[in-house]
Order: sequence, then structure tokens, then C-alpha cells
Amino acid sequence: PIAVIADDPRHSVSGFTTEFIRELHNRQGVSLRDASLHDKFQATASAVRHYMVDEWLETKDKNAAAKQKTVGYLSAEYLLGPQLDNALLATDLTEIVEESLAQHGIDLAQVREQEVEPGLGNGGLGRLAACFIDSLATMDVPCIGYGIRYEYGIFRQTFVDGHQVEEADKWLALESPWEFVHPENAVQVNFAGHTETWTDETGRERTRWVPGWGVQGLPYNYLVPGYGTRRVNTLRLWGARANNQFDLKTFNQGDYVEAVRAQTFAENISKVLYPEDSTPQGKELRLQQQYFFVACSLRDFIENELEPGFDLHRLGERIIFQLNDTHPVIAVPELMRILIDEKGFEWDEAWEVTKSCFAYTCHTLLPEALEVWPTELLGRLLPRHMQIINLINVSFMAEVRATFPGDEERALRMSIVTEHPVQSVRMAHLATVAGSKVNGVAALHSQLLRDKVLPDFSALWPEKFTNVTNGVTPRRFVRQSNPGLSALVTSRIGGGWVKHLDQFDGLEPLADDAGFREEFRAVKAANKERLREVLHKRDGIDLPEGHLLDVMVKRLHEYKRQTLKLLHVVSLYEQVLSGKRKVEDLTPRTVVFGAKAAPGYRLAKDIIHLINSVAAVVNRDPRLEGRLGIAFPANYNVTLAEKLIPAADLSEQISLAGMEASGTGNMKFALNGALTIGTDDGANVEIRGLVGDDNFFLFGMDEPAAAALREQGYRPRSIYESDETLRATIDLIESGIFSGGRGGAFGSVTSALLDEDRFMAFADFASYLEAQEAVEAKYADQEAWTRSAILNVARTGYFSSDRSMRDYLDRIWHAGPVV
Ligand code: 26W
Repeated sequence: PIAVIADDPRHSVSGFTTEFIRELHNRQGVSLRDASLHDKFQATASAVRHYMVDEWLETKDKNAAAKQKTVGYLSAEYLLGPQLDNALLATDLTEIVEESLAQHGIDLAQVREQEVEPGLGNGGLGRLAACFIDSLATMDVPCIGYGIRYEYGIFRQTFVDGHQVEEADKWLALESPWEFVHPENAVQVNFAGHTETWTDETGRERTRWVPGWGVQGLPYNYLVPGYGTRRVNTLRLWGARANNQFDLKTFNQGDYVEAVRAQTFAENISKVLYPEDSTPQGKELRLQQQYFFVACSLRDFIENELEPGFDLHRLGERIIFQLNDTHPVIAVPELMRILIDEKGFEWDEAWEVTKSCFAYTCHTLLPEALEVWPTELLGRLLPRHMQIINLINVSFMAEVRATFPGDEERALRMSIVTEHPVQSVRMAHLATVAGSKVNGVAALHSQLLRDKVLPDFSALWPEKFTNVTNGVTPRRFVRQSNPGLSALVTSRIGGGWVKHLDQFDGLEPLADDAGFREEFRAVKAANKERLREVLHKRDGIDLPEGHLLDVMVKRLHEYKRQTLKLLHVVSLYEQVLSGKRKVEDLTPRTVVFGAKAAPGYRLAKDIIHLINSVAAVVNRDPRLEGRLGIAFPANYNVTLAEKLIPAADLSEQISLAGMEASGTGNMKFALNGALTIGTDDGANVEIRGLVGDDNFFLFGMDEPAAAALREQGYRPRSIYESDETLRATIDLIESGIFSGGRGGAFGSVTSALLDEDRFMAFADFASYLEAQEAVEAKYADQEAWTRSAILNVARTGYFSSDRSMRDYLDRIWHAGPVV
């Protein structure tokens, strides 16, 4: 249907075969006869990449000629997921490759399975970055994604006796066929040392940084093909390499080996992704990573992407650096340093340019997730940047005091540098002061950002704050991952939806078409069957047939409340055991969990252990007659998400209201025809607004109610005491039934709930159970359920990341397409 390269003679079965065999020979150095599956994957991938390279080079030329504004997306994480299918879709080669390989007795499905996904992100934030760069390419907008080429991505999760065990993610062990590395374009990045002043030829006092040590950044380029267009943008990830400036003193003392060893430590900088996705550890290496990729990226854009002689006073006309959370915020003083120390700008000129080059997205509301760097550390690692931050703060404080005279408390609250508990730099404040815009990621989140997280800043600069609701790419999360639904939808409304997802609204009338509903159900059933095969093979899990598939997949965090979902399962079990519910009255249901816990997050790991322990008992209890089960496949990742989401009936989005900034999984499920059970939180609010109350299972307190309850003094134990169902549920866990009779095994989880329940799961428990009853009632009427599922698909086209990008382009970036 897109046929961007249909005029290419290589775009045929025989044409691809030639490319494929050439790659097997020249790249892998094997004959077809001797090729391993791995060789076949490498050859397929690099042959497919051939079809994008001309367009990629052409895109560069187009950008250079157009001299329009580029989006520089600065993100410490990109959770890309597998690349082969995406590249096949972009080049319209899927059928051709399938046929070509089949002619040589090779199964494309098997080849696909060889790919190890680049897990260069933790969760929502990293996956969002990947969706955004996909959308920008598809919309013909010049964008460079800048980030870090971690040698080890997010850890591989395994379970040992139900406990999470982390293994290193050696995603590069078999090499990635998708990257182009350019060691000759290495960028020097410096650290530590001191600053000194000097007087230039004009008699002006200047500052320079005399670094203590440095490292090289190597650019690894990844192609980011648009769909149905010739644009192929670039994702440029930096890898650290020791430079060959030996420590001369050690070297001359004759300890050659020590001199080499001492400087290879620099290569650690891009070694591993930090697996914490909410509580920053304040580790020096993390700050090194942040500065490393940001310094490489700014240098790269200024020196390599702009034409020689470009007047940097106009830099803001050519780049907008989007700060994906606070992780890249050190780019602000870095640009100031480049402009002032290297390019000879005056402070005020440099500040005007800098402000026009940055905008900031906040992705959280948890106070503990807001990054703060001790000035001792920052000043030691980046002495010149620390000076610049202090100078920014001095003039910012002057502005605050001028606007609010005498309000010293306000000034202290707003200061970029805080004195407590230790003197530190608040990166969100720095980003807000420097950014031309600050946005949250869903309507509710942006409101809370203004009112609760940065209220003083929104009072000072109300027009700086805006909302851009997140989105997801329909290419990966519908077209590729759900071919059955894609074909069905295209048969009725045509294929334009892949680029214009609002066209899903054309499905609305089909919700009332019994024939369409039947086909829709058949697609869901086939997706469940596909998932059964995947889980059987991948995890040895045998999903029962004919169950309601109830799915909760996301990072393990208390605020997301996986325990609330588990309490629901345990309560159903308890009701059957105690005879309060007849087993025949249970809606046959399998609950699927997928979740990684940060390795240092004890309680999250205990919750994983509890889920696995409950699963081990519930799944084997014959009294349930196979009507209730838990599946917890280890190592949830993008590859698995693409199989799980299209198969789901029910999407669990049950965070405490006011805690989940947006959520993007919620959007993927709705677009694939799952119904949501959810709180009034994050983008759930907007999903419910669009699909309507009849097609969404709402429960729990809203944000003001939760805030009020907290204010008034929340006592979870009194809810436990008064709610009989809850009490029986908790008591069953404490009885030891899930731990071989040993009581107290899950005391950390139950006492966290009974004594504190930070995220008020008990307060929403009764309401959640009631909503689950409504789920069962609706599911019993398959026609009504399917109707709602279709309406979820029809009404959620708004959540395309193309729409998010349009919002950023119009309201924040003031940029547009180049064709
Ligand atoms: C360790 C420091 C740290 C702190 C926060 C690392 C990573 C974070 C991220 C901001 C956490 C994150 O991924 N946030 C999620 O961002 C998604 C995309 O906007 C939202 O949909 C999720 O609601 C939000 O939790």
C-alpha cells in the first residue's frame, strides 16, 4: 500500500534474494548452506537496511539544503524494541522478504526471533522517546534523537524460587546489525579539573576550564525510517571510549600497563543503564553519563549539523533541544559554557540564545523522582558548569525578588540551589528557568505540575506551562503488533489510519454491526492463541483457553498498585475457599502480570515474590476448577508487549489518582480493543472522556479525594478492621498458605499496607472489587463487551504519537516538516 520504493528494481523477491545472499557472503562470510540462524538474521537485517540508506543520505541533504529548525530530542533512554519488523514495514518489504526466504527454506518468523531488542530504557519515558522519533520521521520533520549507547540495557529478569534475579543484558553479544559507527568522528568530553581566568586580546576578563581528565564519545547512528515517506531520520547514540592520551607521569615512570589501565575506566561511562525509574541514586557515574551524552550531542549539532560560519546568535532558529525529563538538563550550562568561553559571547547574549534552544518535559509527580545533585559532586566533576549554574541562579533570584519584593520565603522555595539537606542543584528548577516551555504529559498531570510541583514558577511565568498528552506510535503498536486487527480495520475504512489514526472514528458505526463484531472477536481469539504459543515456548506457561485475559504490565512500583490487583485475585480465591462464592460463579479469568522491580527496591521485589507465590498455589488448586489463574512471565519487554497487548481483554490502570503522570500502556491496550479498569489518573482521564463511561470501568478516589484523605490522616488498619472482605484477604496471605504454611513470609508487604499504605490501596479496595463485578457482568454479555471494545478502538485515535508531535510542533517547537 505505501510502496515508497516500488519503483526500485530491488523491490522484488529476486531483488531481495540478491541482497540477502550478498550480505550472507560479504558480511557474515558464510554460504547459505553453512549459515546459522544468527547469520540469516544478520544478513536479513542488513539487507533490509540497504533499502533505507539512500533515503537516509537523501534526508541529510534535504535537511542541509532546507536550513529549517531541527528537533534535538535529548533523552538518556530509548526503549526501541525489535527493529526488523519496523524496518520491513517502512520499506514495504514484509511479503517480499517472507517469500524470498521461504524459497530458500528459511522461515521469516524464526529469523525474527533471533533479534535481541535494544532495551536502552526503563519503561514509559524511554518507550515514549522511541514513539516520538518514529512519529517525527513519519511526519517529515527533521529530528535527531540523541542518547547513550549502553553496552548493557535494562537487566534481564529471571525468577528463582519466585524471587527476581537480575542478569546482565548482553544485547550486543551477537552485534547489532542496525548501527553505523564512526570512530573518526569521535568527540572529546572533559571532566573535573579547575577553572581559571584570563584576559583576552580586547582586555576582557574571560574564564576557561582546565579539565582533569577526558573521554571520547563515538557516534553510533541508527536509522529512523518514516512510514509512507522517504524521510529517514537519525538516532545518534554515544558510546564512551578511552582516549589515547596516556597519563604521562605514570607512563614515564615506566608503568605502561598501569597507565593504560587507569584510563580505560572512562569506558565505564556508557557501560550500563541505571535500572531505577523513580528514585535517583545520586551516583557520580550517572551524572557522568548525563554530561557525557549531552556534551557530545551539543558539540555534534553545532560543529557537524550547522553549515560552517553559521551565526550562533541565531541558534534558536535551527535547533530546539527537548529535555526528556531532567536527565539531560546539564545541557543548559554546557551551552552557556560553549557560547561564553569558546565563542566569546557576553553573558546576556548567551542566555537569550540558550533560553530559545531548550524546552523541558516533566514525566513524574513523585517528589523523590525529581533529580537533585549535591553541589560538592557537581562542582568537583564539572567546576565550570557549577559556576555557571550559580550565576544563572543569581540573576534568577534577582528576578524573583524584583517581582515579589520582600517575599524571601518564595525566593528560597524557587532557588535552583537549595541548602537542604545538603547544598544541591534542583535540576527541575534549572530546566524550568532555562526552558522556553515546560510541559506535563497528560492533562491532569500538567495541571498538578502547575498547582503542586512548580506552583511558584507557574505564578511567575504562567504562559511557560503547557500540556502535551502522550501518545503511542500506531505503526508498532497496531499495524505491526496486531496484523489481524489491522487487516480487519483496513478492509472497512482503508489503510489511511496508519498515518492518520483519527480515521479510526470511521469504525464507530461498526460497533452496531453484528457481523463486524464477530470478526472482531475472531481477531481477539486469534491473538490470544498466538500469545498462548508465545508463552508456552518462551516461559513454559500454558494459558488456559476461553478465559478473560486480565493484564497488568508495567514497572513494579507501589504507586502503580500491583498489590491491589493481587488482593483482588486473593479475595476471589478466599471467597471460593470459604464458600462465599461458588466456583461456577467465577468468570474464568487469567491475570497476567509483567513487571521488573528496580534491583535496590526491596518492597517491590517482595511484591514480585508474593505474586509468584500466590500464582504457585492458585494455579494448582483443583477447587478452582481451572477458572482462576495467574501468569507472570519473567522479563517483560517490548517484544513481549507486542504479543500481550493485542490479546488482552482487560487493561489494568489502577494507580492512585494523582500519581501516574500519564501512562502509555493504557493507550496501547485501548487501541487494541481491551477495556480499561482504571482510576481517574494520568491519561486514563482522557481515555475515559473519549470512550465514554459505558465503555470504561472507573473506580476509586479521584485526586482531590485522595489528597483530602491524606490530609485528614489516613489509617489503613481501620479499613482492614471494618471491611470484612479485605480482612479475610489479608488474613489469608498472613495465614502462610502461600508460603508452605510459614506465616509472616510476606510480612514486609502486609505490614507496609496495614501500617502505612502509602498509595492507599485499602481505601480503593472495595470500589475496585465493585468495578471488577461490573467487568464480570459485562463480559457475560459478549455482544455488549465486543461493542465496547470496538468503541475503544474507534474513539482513541487521539492517542497517536503523531498527534502528540503535532502539539509539540505547534505549541512548543514552532517547527514543521521538510520535504
Ligand atoms: C532515577 C531517576 C529517574 C526518575 C524518573 C529515572 C526515570 C524517571 C522517569 C521520569 C520515570 C518514567 O518513565 N516516567 C513515566 O513517563 C511516562 C512517559 O511520559 C509516563 O507515561 C508515565 O506515567 C511516567 O511514570
